This record gives sequence, structure tokens and C-alpha cells, in this order.
Amino acid sequence: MATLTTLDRDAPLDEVLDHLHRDGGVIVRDMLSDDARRAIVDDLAPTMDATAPGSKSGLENWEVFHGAETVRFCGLAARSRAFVDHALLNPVLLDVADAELLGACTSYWLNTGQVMAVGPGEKAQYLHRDENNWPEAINADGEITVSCMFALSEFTRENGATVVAPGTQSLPPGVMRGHEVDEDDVAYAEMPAGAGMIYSGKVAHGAGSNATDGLRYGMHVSFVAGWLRPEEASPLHVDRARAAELPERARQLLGWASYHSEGGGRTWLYDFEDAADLFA
Ligand SMILES: O=C(O)CCC(=O)C(=O)O
Repeated sequence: MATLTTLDRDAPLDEVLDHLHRDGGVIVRDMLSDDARRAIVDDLAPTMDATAPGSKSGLENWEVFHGAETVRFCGLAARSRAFVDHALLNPVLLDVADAELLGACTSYWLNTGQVMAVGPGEKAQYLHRDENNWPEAINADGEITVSCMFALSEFTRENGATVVAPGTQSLPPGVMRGHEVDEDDVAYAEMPAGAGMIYSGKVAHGAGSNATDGLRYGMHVSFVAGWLRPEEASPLHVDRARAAELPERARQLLGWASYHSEGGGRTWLYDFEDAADLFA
């Protein structure tokens, strides 16, 4: 069976990047302290309790993809200040995102912050690549998106740890939905609560099946190049008043700032000015 490397939180960035480039994913322990993880879980508990598993889209593709027994919801920055301080602004993840994405853009923003809580009896999700959200923008030589799956509870092979196919990040660009991989060639992102699996937008991966009677409580955070449209419309969750309470960097990641291209073009403006000026 393939494996993913697990590093300590204070591992040098180069080491994290070496494993990420080699395998398409790398696990970093203690990305969230126990206090931070508990605060996020507490903040999200009312929404967890109120959210039924399964997709609400009515679209067959999405229902299959989301999984009938998986609880998903977004808007995490609106629901949890601890999410903002410890996951959105996680220094390890931001260092990796800087290294991976700033070749493709001058700034990046949140793609989505999403609870992915795989419930008992859930089947394995089909393997896919996150960059396939933006097929027109894929760059064979670099990343346009990078993700982290935070373990809010322990991830085991039995309870649905993310399945990753190391090496697929180096296959040619193209849409992968249901990529077939030999069992020997997949790795399971088994990790303790508080760890995070940082992974490439190009690597084939998917949620594992859950054969236990407990919940595999995952929280996905991904960033995308600032000139691309994110999966989640963050400013529709985090309104201007809420944004004003947050650190400047968090506001920028959540869409309360404009994009300045290398050529001088500016997009996502507010009346011709940078949206960040709203908070000056
Ligand atoms: O929950 C997981 O482990 C991965 C899920 C995933 O990749 C997705 O839903 O896009």
C-alpha cells in the first residue's frame, strides 16, 4: 500500500513542500492545537446538529459526490471565529499556499471552508482532482488551488480517512472523475485529531468509506488563485459588519479586498477602488 509522510508542525517548509510535490499530499501533525480544535468544534456544533447528511442540490451528480451519509456545510468563517484564527489563518497552510500559488497569481483567496463529516455506513467517494473545478484554467506546470483536510476527529482507514493516489498529481492535466487506482497504489490519510493533510489540486483523492459507527469529522480548507472564481461565495456568508471584526488578512482571503494583476489590472473592485479600502 502507498503511504503519505507525516511531519511535525515545526518541520521546515522545504520538507513539507518536498513531500507534497513527491506524493501529492503530506500530513502535518498539530496544525490545530487541542484548544483551537475544540473551539472550532464547539462553534460549529449548532450547525452540525441542525444539518442532515446528504446533498440538498437535487442534482444526481452532486448527490453521489457529496455522499448520502456525509454532513457538509460551508460559511465557517461566519460561524466560528476560531475557524478564522486557526484554520483560515493557519501559518503552515498559508506558507504552503504562498509557495504553491503565488507563481500563478499575485494573491489567492478562500476557495471553500467546508465541513466534510463522513457518517457511519458512508460509501467511498469517487477519486477526483480539485483543480477540475476550473478546467479552462489548469496549468500543467503549477497549481491554481491547494487544499488542507483538517482532522477535527481522528482519521482512520476504517472511519473514512481521505484516500489519496500519490503520483497522480504528475499525470497530464485532464478531468478525473472516478479515477481507477490499484488498491496497492492508494494511501489513506490516517491522522490524529488536530493534524491536517495538505494536498495538491492535481492529486486524485476522495473521502474513504466509513465502516464504523462513529463520525469522521473533517474540515476542508482550500485556496484558489485570486483571478479565479471560488467554489464558495464567502462575502455572502461573511457580511461587511462581520468582516470589519476580522484581521485584514482574513478579510482579504474572504473576498473583502480586490485583486491586482501583475499587469496592473484590478478586479473585484468596489466603485473603482480596492474593496479593502472599505475598512480604512
Ligand atoms: O472528505 C474527504 O476526505 C475528501 C472529500 C473531497 O475530496 C471532496 O468532497 O471534494
